[in-house]
Amino acid sequence: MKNRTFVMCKPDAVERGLVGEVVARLERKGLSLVAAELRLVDEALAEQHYAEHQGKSFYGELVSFVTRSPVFAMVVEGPDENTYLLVRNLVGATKVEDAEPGSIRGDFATVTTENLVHASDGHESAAREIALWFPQLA
Ligand code: FUP
Repeated sequence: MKNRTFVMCKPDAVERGLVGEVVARLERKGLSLVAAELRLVDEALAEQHYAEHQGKSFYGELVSFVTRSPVFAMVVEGPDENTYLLVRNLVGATKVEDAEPGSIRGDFATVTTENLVHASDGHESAAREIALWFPQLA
């Protein structure tokens, strides 16, 4: 279903008590939660989720960050196939210096390595990530 995307409050967002803020922004936009789960990520899941970054300089830090404490994983649905893009816009740019005020990262993140939220970057990655995290929905 191309109107669904995968979104995750990373450990820093859960630790800082920002899950409600993130969910509120998604809901105020008009998007709905289809599934959600607070869970501790093991190394195997982290490696599959971030497979595209294997070998990059920040990969090791990324895996240890995302496994350090629970994440809040969600499947988010909107009325159209642009859902993933609407969410990406709410989340803001990857590099904190580029994240506009008004976006989640722009308002709450100070370092790129701990940028609070993950959101799928296309239809293919959304389908892959939903199947990985919520196989019952795939
Ligand atoms: P995004 O899709 O915005 O989450 O960004 P990427 O998939 O490119 O990167 C995934 C995560 O790797 C980022 F959220 C933070 C981390 N990262 C770094 O720490 N340094 C970088 O230069 C790029 C990404």
